[in-house]
Amino acid sequence: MIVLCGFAASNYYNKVKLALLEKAIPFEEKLQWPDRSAELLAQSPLGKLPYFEINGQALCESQVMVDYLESAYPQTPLLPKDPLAAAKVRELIQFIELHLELVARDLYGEAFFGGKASDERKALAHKQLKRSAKALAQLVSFDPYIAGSEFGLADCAAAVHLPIISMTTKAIYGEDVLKST
Ligand SMILES: N[C@@H](CCC(=O)N[C@@H](CS)C(=O)NCC(=O)O)C(=O)O
Repeated sequence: MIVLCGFAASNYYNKVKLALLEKAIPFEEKLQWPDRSAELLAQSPLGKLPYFEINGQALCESQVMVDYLESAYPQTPLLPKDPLAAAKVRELIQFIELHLELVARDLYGEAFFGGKASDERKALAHKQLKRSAKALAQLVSFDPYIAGSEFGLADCAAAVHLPIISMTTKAIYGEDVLKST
C-alpha cells in the first residue's frame, strides 16, 4: 500500500494526490508537518513534503513520485505514450515549478503568514516572475487542457501551483503576474 505523507495545504502534496486519485490507485494518507524532526529527515532528507512510504521505503520529490506512479501503474496514463510528447509535458511542469512556484515561494511568508520580504527580494522576484510568466504563455496550449487535448500530469501540477502564484503576486504586487502576460 502506498502511504502519502504530508499535509493538505501543501500544493506539492495535492499534485501527487490528484495523480493518485485520477489513476484510481489505492493509497492512505499520513499527516506529517514540515517539522524538521529526525523522523522526518530520515524519510525526506531536506524535510520536504510530500513523500511516499512504500513497503518500508521512502520516496520524496513530487515529480519523482508521480513518475513512479506512471511506471508502476500504467493504467489511466497521465503522460502521452510518445517519449517526446511526454518530455514536453515534464518540461511544462518543471517550468512552472522551477521558474514560477519556487520564485513565488520566497514571498509566501509575507503574502500569507504575516512575514516580511525585503524590497530587494520582492523586486528581484517580480522581475523573474514577469519574465517566466511571459515565457510560460509560450508553452501552454489550453486545448482544452494545459498541455493539449488530454488531461494529465501537467494539469495536476498547474491546478495546484498556478492559483497560489496568482494569489501571492496579487497580495504582494497588487497584480496577478499570470494575467498580465
Ligand atoms: N521540490 C519539492 C518541493 C516540496 C516542497 O517545497 N514542499 C513544501 C510544502 S508545500 C515543504 O515541505 N516545505 C517545508 C520545507 O521546505 O522545509 C517537491 O516537488 O516535492
